[in-house]
Amino acid sequence: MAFELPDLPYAHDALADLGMSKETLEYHHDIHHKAYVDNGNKAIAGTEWDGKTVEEIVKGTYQPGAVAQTGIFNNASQHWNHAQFWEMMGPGASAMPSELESRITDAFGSVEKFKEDFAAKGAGQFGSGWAWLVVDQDGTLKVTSTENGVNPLCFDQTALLGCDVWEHSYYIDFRNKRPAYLQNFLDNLVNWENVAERLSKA
Ligand code: MN3
Repeated sequence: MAFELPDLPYAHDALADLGMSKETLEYHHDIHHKAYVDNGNKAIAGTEWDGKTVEEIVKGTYQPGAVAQTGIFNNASQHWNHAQFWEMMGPGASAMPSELESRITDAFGSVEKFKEDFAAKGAGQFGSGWAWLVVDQDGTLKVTSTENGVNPLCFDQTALLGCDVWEHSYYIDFRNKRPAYLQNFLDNLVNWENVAERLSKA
């Protein structure tokens, strides 16, 4: 099946009061994400990956330790990453469900400490990449960061929360202030019910 650009689960201006502008979502979803979809479809056409799911393609084309990944991997992983990212945010800040809160508190000491660790991972990722909250293979919650399009699927982890730290994700609204973008993401943009739903399926 060919990749398809999913609609945003909210209007382009729905997050504007929360620190992610209509302009950012127009560029980020309509142009950047669409380019990963279109370029991924071109790269995959006529290859053994034609007809596979995006998850199968990401896991099957990831090259551990490689300095550069292939075009198929880069576009497939970025398509998957962005599809998750849109769902992980939402208007009208949701409260953190209690099961999720207790798992986070167990793993990090407190919700505030988790946010500190997550923001530090994202700020410390050199160049383009992502910050993640994952369920690792041993069942523990961890914060990680990955470069470029690499994501938790590559390490058999379940992604609970991901934040895009490519400049295109924050430069319109926060200019070069990646830490401020990360803090705002955690405080105002995360749809914690979506995160809790991912945890319940992990
Ligand atoms: Mn992006």
